[in-house]
Amino acid sequence: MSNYFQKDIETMPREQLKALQNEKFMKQIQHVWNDCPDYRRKMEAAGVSVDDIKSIDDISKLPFLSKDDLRENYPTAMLAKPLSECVRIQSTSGTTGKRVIAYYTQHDVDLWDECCARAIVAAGGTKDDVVHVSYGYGLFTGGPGLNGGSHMLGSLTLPMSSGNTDRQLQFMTDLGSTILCCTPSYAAYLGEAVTERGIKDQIKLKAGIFGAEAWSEEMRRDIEKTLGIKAYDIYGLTEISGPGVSFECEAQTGMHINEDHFYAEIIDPDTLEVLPHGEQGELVFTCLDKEAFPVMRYRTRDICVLTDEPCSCGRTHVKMVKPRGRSDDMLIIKGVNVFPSQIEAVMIQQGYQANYQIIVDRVNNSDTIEVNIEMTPENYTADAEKVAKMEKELVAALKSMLGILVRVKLVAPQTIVRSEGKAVRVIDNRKI
Ligand code: DLL
Repeated sequence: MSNYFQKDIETMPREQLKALQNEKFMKQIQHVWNDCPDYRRKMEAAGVSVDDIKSIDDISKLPFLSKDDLRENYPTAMLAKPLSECVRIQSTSGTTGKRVIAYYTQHDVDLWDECCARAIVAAGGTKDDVVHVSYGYGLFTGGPGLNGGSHMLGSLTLPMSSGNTDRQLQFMTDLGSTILCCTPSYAAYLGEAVTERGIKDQIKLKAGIFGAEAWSEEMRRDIEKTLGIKAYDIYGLTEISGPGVSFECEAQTGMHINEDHFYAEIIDPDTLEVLPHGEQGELVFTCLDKEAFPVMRYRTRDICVLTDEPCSCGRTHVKMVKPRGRSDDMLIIKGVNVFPSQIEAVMIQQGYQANYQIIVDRVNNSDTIEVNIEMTPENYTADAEKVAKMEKELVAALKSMLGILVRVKLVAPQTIVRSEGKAVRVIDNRKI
């Protein structure tokens, strides 16, 4: 028997859901046309007026938005409410001055919290649970999102943030955490730490809600075993709100998209043609009722498949499979989004040329990233001490740009293999 946070909405017959989406969409397009100059300009450039949009079936007339569009008018791209009505921002990582800033009114925060509360309830959560949130807090949406959902549900919320494993385990045992929310890699790490310390019998966890990065079924089984829990997937992105755009139910056959708030399409990333359910393509979202940052037809770059087959949990909202990759070159390392261009920007700032190779791996369920960087003929040295100092400087600059540890190995000029075609910048050895 499934539990729901908002049964009427989560199990709404699909026809009724479509009518609700249509009603919200028609209001939203007026709002965007009137209050969001960035998108109105895009519509005008595409030769579409608000009067051309008669129902949600006309959505394909609307232009797509990409991350570049959102970076272009930094820091207020797509802002559709006065700042005095906004109560929060969140942001994605990005090259300096090029972050995407997502704005929220109180209504937008409530809507997001509601989505996360649905995810927690779908994982078996109730107000009597102790929700241990070990996603990062701050500009990243993971911590604030699950924190808000747990609050809304009325559960005791532990705003642990990431890191400091000793403290995590101490609170987990002392306060009897029952639901763990963090990235799957951190969950796996915590699982190992629990095993090493022999404290599994002191842990009361029953479920985990893990997302922000890709993870395999093997990893799921591993985490379930070491922590003694059922592990659920959760998906989301800053541009659309944060975690909780979709979430797994107990059937674990895909993640239900909160379709009363987010309208999903799958497109062919090359032709941009909309594909029917069941076909693989790029996931595109339209926010149906967000006020401050009403992103329309946003190209997520996540490669995915949608299915509207009935689910045994009783929810009627479509499910998406785990994203199967990306249609751009973004890497997700320990839940942090990393573009090769960010690494390149740091190298150039530090006086190197763009000859490098990124090697990504997953060791003991934890992502590692290393960059081999060529020294230039000008800064080349064979003095090991000097090289170590230069590497240290690059590590610090990369940490400041990306917020994660990137190991750096400096190599002599002309030693990274040149490609005759597109340079192979990234070697991803993870088997996900
Ligand atoms: O990662 C939001 C989030 C936080 C989701 C906590 C789940 C849990 P961004 O930092 O903007 O937002 O990164 C969004 O991460 O486009 C996907 O490529 C990837 N991603 C998110 N969830 C999953 C998942 C957050 N469950 C980008 N599986 C998205 C695979 C995921 N990839």
